Amino acid sequence: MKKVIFVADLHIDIGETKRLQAFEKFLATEQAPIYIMGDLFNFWAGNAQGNLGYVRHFLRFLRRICAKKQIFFLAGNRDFLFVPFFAKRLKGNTIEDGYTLTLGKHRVVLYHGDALCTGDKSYLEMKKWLQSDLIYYISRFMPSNVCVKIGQKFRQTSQKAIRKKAQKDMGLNFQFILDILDDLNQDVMICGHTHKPQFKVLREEKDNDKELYVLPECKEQCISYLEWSDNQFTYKEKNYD
Ligand SMILES: [Mn+2]
Repeated sequence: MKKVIFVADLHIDIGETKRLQAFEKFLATEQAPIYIMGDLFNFWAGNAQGNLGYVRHFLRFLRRICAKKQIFFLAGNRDFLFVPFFAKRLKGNTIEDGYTLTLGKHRVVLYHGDALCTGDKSYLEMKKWLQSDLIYYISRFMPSNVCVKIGQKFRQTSQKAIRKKAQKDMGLNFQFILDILDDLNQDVMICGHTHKPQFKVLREEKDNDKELYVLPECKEQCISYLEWSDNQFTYKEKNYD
């Protein structure tokens, strides 16, 4: 492998077709394997959402591109219900938090990032319930208008909750990340979710330092991502406006 791309947090919302088109162009032109690491959609409440106009074209495109290229999808906290859709309907590759890969001298672990913000106890409790087999089952049969309503409601409540929570509770737990790297015997953690691109050496070592790369969010028609090439990681962006 010569080049690999990591991208997350596009947060596509209803009617936001411009960023979706930008991402289409990005996926079409990049030849490297692409890891979409969660929160591609601002919410995904069920299979029927795939029938809505703003995504229908994109999903058809994604299905075609998944057959030709190496595209991987890791669930975000807002679009985890998209995983079964991506696997079954689009025949794409899905991966989970804790997925590991080796890139040259780097041994890498991927997480969306919500599970690394360990201070947010109430959210992590709710996540267990939300990401249960029952919810996955129900989401297959939910009509599209209900999907949209649930998505909007869910967003309002989570935004209110975020405003209430102290900022320090919301952040990444660096010690927890180090423990994961040690447990899995890897040296680089890549995650998204917090929307602030960040590179951090978590612990210096003789051979490979333990490092963290946080992915930027994608805004407007700009696709911001992390690229691995020439045996190193670089933050890049491509503008499509
Ligand atoms: Mn997220």
